[in-house]
Amino acid sequence: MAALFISDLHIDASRPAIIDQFLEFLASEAKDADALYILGDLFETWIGDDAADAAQAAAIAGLRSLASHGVPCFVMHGNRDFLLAAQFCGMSGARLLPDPLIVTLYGEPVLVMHGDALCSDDRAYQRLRATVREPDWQRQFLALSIASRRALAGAARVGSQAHTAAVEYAITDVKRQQCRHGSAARRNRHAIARPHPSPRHPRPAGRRPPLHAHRARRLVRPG
Ligand SMILES: [Mn+2]
Repeated sequence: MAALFISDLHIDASRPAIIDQFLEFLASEAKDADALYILGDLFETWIGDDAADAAQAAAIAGLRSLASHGVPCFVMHGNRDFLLAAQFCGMSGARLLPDPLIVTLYGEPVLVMHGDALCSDDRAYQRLRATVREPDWQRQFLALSIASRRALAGAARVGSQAHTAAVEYAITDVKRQQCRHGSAARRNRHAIARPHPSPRHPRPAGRRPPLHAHRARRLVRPG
């Protein structure tokens, strides 16, 4: 028995193989888990709980089936699916987690987070992150038609790719200092379970993790 962590599946209708793999995982390995933690970006885009497409609905049905099987499912917002909300929870049976959060697993405190908040040198991204998490901004966005929201999300995606291509990797990476502060603030006692250091920008293979914590253990999913 184990608690399973996954993240950044970026489920999208254009990549059916990922949906199949996810459904297969939910119906097999995940069924024996003590809990399933999805640490952000389950979906490539999420423009509101009222606008799930067929691919997203299939993933939600899979989650619901796992949750009804008795496996607690937890979902954290990512930088792409930050609009997941109560209706999604109702449909999937999953519970939303705040980011960051310390959970106690098998007697050990574990810090879980999506990781994009640590890209603190990428000021443009952090400004955008703060804006789109404001309740007023979200209310206004969700009041638009699904077609308008889809169009805006598409434009934002293109803008994000252009931004990532234009700024240096070092800027968009997780800030070393942030990792230190994060662990120091919690007296370096906590393991850090994160999908990978910068979910928006996978770290090149073999690069050394930036965490210099004495008693923290950092779990990094290969980019
Ligand atoms: Mn992400």
